[in-house]
Amino acid sequence: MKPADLLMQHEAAWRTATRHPFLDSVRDGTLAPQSFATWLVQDYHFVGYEFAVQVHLLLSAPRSAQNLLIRNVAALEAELTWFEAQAKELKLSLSTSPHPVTAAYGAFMRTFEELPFAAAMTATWAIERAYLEAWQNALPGQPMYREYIERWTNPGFASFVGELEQATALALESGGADKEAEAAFLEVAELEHKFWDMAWSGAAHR
Ligand code: MP5
Repeated sequence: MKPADLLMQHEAAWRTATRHPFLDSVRDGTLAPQSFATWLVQDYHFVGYEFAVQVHLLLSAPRSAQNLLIRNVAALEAELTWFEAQAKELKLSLSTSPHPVTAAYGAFMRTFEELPFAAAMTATWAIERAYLEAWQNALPGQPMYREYIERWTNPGFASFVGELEQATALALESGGADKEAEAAFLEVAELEHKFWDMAWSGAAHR
């Protein structure tokens, strides 16, 4: 099994992960400020969880994936700094608690430790691929969201996602972890969908 097979076989689930009224309204400029604020604060929490999980994954990675995963960890740390600056500019507090959906995503990512490396890598790739496609679906987007859209649609990010896909394909080559990889992929699709729903509802967070 290859990563691209998962996208094809689970096209409907993947569509719910990458297409959403939230993204449509980023595109047409009708997004409620509360929804955007919810997304921003919750995504900051998400990236904090992801950072810790990826540091762990790096420790168990085969030699061939180390360089890529080091770059991922460095990008995640830089992203936390970027989110902190965005929140400051928008006067949003980042010290609110994670929404249950964000907490569930964090709990899922912590299970990577118990998964075969190929399955953890599949989920790592799917998480980034989901954002690449989701934000592409918001293009060209309203000027106020340009920086956000560019962050996950720029060619450098797209090629990074391509590298993750290649590393995932290599890890899956033996075929020993296909079942776990498929389950992890589907879990990412579902959690991405729930994450957009949560942001869209503009759930209060304190
Ligand atoms: C990503 C994200 C992309 N920031 N938030 C969610 C809910 N899913 C995927 O990850 P990254 O590391 O910000 O590119």
